[in-house]
Amino acid sequence: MTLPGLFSAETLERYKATVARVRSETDHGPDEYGLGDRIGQLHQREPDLLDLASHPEILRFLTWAFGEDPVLMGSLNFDKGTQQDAHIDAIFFWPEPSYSMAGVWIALEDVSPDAGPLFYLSGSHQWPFFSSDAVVASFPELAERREAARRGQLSEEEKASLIAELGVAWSQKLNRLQSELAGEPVRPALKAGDAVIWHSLLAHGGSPRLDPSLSRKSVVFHYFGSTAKLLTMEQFMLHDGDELPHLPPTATPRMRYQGLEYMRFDYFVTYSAKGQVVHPLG
Ligand SMILES: O=C(O)CCC(=O)C(=O)O
Ligand SMILES: [Fe+2]
Repeated sequence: MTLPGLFSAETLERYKATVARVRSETDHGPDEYGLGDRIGQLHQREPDLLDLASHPEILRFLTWAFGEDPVLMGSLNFDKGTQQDAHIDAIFFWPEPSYSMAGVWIALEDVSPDAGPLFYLSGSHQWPFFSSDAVVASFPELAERREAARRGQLSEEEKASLIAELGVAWSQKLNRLQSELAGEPVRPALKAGDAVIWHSLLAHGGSPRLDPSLSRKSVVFHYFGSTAKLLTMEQFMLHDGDELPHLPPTATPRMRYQGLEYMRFDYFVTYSAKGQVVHPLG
């Protein structure tokens, strides 16, 4: 669903200036065109970035969709297109109930068709959904290691690589569904200040960047329903679908920015040539 023209040029300029200031102070992985890598959870250090996330029209829509107030869980700032394959965000931070999460993607500038626009697979939120037990049914070796992890028999390192492999297997399942069920990816033409909201289970991604010199400044905010549980990718991958509703959620303190509640995490994350860097907040 698209909410066009929510933000004025002035509001967007203020937002982009804050992100640019942080990028100038941090190794943000700039490429040969000076375009940086994504930055996660920057609003934790710069709460004024929630000026966009707390727009009343966004909150009103999410309140309707969740049947309760939304609470913001995370943000990702992009300088350029991500070129991500079609994926479903929920497996990375599982919401219980499964519908009670949404992504809100905001164009901070007009998006050129050559800059790797956002795409989604229409209707994919209503496709059959596989929890991890269904996915490993066709991967006996993974199923065995998953059982070992469930019994606490893997080291943290072994468990981490298993979770990553389960993520790949899960994506293969999604790719198969995509070839059976998906039509052409939909690429909404987006202008500066437009917002796109996707359902927790909608498959989406970033198109190829046909012109690598083009920026695609944008931000995505992820929200949960206020009483929804936040589970981790590890919980999603190691527990059967019928166990997920009964697991203990990640407990996070909550803060408020104007009309919006948000989960407090005391760090933000940059990505550079050296990999992911977690910056603790004082
Ligand atoms: O902006 C994109 O290209 C995709 C972003 C995305 O999938 C996400 O942040 O969840
Ligand atoms: Fe995503």
